Amino acid sequence: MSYEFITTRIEADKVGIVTLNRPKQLNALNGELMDELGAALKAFDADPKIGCMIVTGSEKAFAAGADIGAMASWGFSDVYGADYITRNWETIRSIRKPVIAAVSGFCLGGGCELAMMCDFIIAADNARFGQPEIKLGIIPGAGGTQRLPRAVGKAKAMDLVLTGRMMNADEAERAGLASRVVAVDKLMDEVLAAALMICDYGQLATMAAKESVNRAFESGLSDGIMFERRLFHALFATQDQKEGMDAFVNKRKANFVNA
Ligand code: DAK
Repeated sequence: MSYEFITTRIEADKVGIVTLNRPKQLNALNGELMDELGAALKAFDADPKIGCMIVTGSEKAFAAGADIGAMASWGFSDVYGADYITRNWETIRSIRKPVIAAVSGFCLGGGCELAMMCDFIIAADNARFGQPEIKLGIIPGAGGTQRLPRAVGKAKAMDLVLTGRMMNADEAERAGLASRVVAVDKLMDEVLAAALMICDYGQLATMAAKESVNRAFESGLSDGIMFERRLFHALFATQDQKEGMDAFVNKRKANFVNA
């Protein structure tokens, strides 16, 4: 499949990588790009060979936000009437296998919201995160006011959303937005190593782990724990649980079969 605004590739036969590719616009996210991103992730998700995905941009920008030029002339009836691109932005939420955001450079507005829709963020040391929508007379509209406080707490989320300032990679890691920070020239090596590690585990377990952690943000504690407990119980019906535990007991490497 060929795309105009992204490129895709598969590493080691098991990691699906999507690279946002509008370099002149710092990967500003337009509707077509989001359609392509959704289609590429869905195709990887459906491919049994693929165990983990990576979304990345360029060294200068993961994405500098939604495309301001495209939005500039729209009125209320356009965005509300068409439910402004909810359709394609929400696709990433339906992806069941793990998705890592490899972020270097600007990660702003819708770009930061896209990174937060991924399962975790590994940041290069040149990454700059922010929700500058307030400077444009709007507020974050793709989950920024909801996911950012869950990631970094109310104080820092309010600070970022109300001032529109950027935070660097170290601050983002300290705040809990990025899981790790690595040198910019090591970013893809580090993210790929994490993805390959995930691919070595059974897909049923990695999907269940993702689903269960995500449930923590959608439910109260008792319901979330019950959800986790039932998935935990269900995994005892899989061959991979037998294989993983037998491998440990017999001091050998597990060979998971995703069943
Ligand atoms: N949109 C369109 N073009 C952009 C862009 C953007 N967000 N960001 C940068 N560009 C373009 C610039 O216009 C410039 O184009 P040319 O002038 O060369 O044609 C080129 O990229 C290079 O940018 P600069 O010359 O400005 O580069 P600098 O290094 O000087 O500055 C910067 C980099 C990232 C600090 C600056 O470009 C900047 O402030 N960009 C805007 C950042 C921003 O405000 N982002 C938030 C956009 S609002 C929703 C989904 C999503 C959203 C809302 C709802 N739903 C599903 C409902 C999201 C909204 C947003 O993200």
